[in-house]
Amino acid sequence: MTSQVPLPEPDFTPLDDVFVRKHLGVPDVDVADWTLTVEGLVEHPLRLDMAAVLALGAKRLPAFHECFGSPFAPDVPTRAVAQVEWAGVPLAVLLDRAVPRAAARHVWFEGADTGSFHGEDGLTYMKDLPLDVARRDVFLAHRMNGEPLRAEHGYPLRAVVPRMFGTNSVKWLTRIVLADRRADNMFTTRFYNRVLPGDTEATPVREVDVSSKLFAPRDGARVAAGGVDLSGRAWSTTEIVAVGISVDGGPWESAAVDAPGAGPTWQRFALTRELAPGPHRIRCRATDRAGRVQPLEGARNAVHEVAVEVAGGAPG
Ligand SMILES: Nc1nc2c(c(=O)[nH]1)N[C@H]1C(S)=C(S)[C@@H](COP(=O)(O)O)O[C@H]1N2
Ligand SMILES: [Mo]
Repeated sequence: MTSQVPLPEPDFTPLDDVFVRKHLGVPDVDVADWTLTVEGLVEHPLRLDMAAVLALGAKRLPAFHECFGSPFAPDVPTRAVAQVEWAGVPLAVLLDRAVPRAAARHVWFEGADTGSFHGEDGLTYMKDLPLDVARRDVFLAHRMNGEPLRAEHGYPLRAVVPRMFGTNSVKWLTRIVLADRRADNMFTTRFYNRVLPGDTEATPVREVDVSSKLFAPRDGARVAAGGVDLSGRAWSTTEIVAVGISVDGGPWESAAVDAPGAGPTWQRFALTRELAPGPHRIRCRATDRAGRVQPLEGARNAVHEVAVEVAGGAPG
């Protein structure tokens, strides 16, 4: 089988620049004591130490990684996004060994972090997913951009759920439970639920929205006059088919967009545009294969805008 068009090489965010989120603090995990259990509605409960996890091998998963933002402000854009090359093992490998019972419908993921959040004590961080979704998508990562996971990113093992908001990717993973119902936890059924456009009831924060972000120039940058390179990244649950760029409220001009990669990676877009000396506002707006378009305002995936100052021409 040959492929006609070479796929774009994914670009990864340096680890020092990947955002960190922690609701209950960073737990102090001693890998010598750490184990992962797979329990609940399974024929063969498992307990693995790190050597057993590493013995399962390491597949790679390049994927964009996006934080939803505050569960109390679901409409406020945070634009915390990165792209990471994870390495680890698909959850399906463990599920095949544990053998879920017929009654299992949901998979719960629990982290080692405990503490207080929003005035409640004694919490643990949990997320859950339907079993079929978890089996298809969840990846258990022990490396990030070629290094062992850093403490703040979930050492020694975390879940990664591509094309879902980061909140689903449980760090410091210690327990996987198969159950016939959802997990009742502050981070599953109480917070991180939202009412999607066109819906009347809140659903868990899972699949990402269509979105894009200008990476260059940076907000507040001063750039030379002439043809200015405007570029960024766009991502969704499916392929990005178009990105428009608008200068100073003008029409949406089509940027060149990279073909989608083989997996859940973001797509680069770029446009070179003449900009006269003075201040300018630049916005970008992505459209995906499903026809979803970023809203102009009032939503967490509202179009991104940067302000730039173009330096004056040569003195006459
Ligand atoms: N155990 C645990 N996992 C967690 C969290 C947490 O607080 N505890 N935060 C979640 C949120 S909201 C996000 S956006 C991602 C962030 O992953 P990162 O800090 O590695 O970028 O981790 C998720 N997994
Ligand atoms: Mo997040």
